[in-house]
Amino acid sequence: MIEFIKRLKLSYQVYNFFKKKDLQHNEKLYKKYGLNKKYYSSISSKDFEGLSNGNIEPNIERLKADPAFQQFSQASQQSLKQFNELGYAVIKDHFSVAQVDAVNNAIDELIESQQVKFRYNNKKIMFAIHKSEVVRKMAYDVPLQKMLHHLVDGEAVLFQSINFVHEGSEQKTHSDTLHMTTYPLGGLIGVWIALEDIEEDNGPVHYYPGSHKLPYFLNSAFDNEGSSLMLGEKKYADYEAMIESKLNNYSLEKKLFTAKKGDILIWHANLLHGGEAHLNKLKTRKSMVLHFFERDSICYHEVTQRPAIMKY
Ligand SMILES: O=C(O)CCC(=O)C(=O)O
Repeated sequence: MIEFIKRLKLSYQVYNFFKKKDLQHNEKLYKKYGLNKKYYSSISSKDFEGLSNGNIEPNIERLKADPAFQQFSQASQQSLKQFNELGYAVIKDHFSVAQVDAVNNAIDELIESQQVKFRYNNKKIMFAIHKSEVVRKMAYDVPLQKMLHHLVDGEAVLFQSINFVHEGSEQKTHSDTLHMTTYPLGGLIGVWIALEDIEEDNGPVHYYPGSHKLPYFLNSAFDNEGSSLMLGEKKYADYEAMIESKLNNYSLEKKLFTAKKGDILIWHANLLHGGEAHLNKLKTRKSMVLHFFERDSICYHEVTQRPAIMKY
């Protein structure tokens, strides 16, 4: 019965109905794209079939012309310039040890005072940005956010933070666009910050350079579109298996992001990535992921077909 309710689109629409303040901005966008939808309606990539507005492309020329670009090291500038080709950028040494220590202390305090809980297999602290000014300050780092604006060719708005402490996600290879989807596609960007040194044995992130140029594999790629009343019935494991089989068709190199405390990895909405196994459980795996949506895109969640709750 619970499974049935979870697949019933009406359950989500009732929830959405009470979130008017956070969803009503979509009605203007639905109108712009000729979609006959209310703020509380379900939405998925199927609704955009036949529309051809193109995808969002990183605006590297605007990025290079921004004075904030000069604040980054030569190596980071080089990496940012290659974002379009490779689908990721590495910014070494961005945050100082003092800045990172302040965030780690803030997270410890939030845990101790039970203001946050570990969720999703006890691995993730969600939305610490809403609980701590120190965490928020890191997430809204000005030069970084300026770069993100250009990489989504618009205005990058912070949607969520995820903090890891004891373990990484150990999540199989995926594209964030399945979880946080946009129309036009490409209006999402991921930022991963090392809050301590991360080596091969404490669950580094892995990624496939260039994989962002593959098609966006959404519900239709694993037969999960569902019907007008129900969500698709496939499991997340079916999505992971589909991605694995797609990867077998392409000869893409797999890279690990072993990082020093304060380093950053930025990834494109469609870059295939995941978390390696955390082999040495004596080590922690302190890190923070930030996901930003492009402000003028329709932002939603493909699997649950829910519009994203945006706190503008
Ligand atoms: O930190 C990790 O293990 C991976 C996180 C990730 O894949 C994500 O947030 O999309």
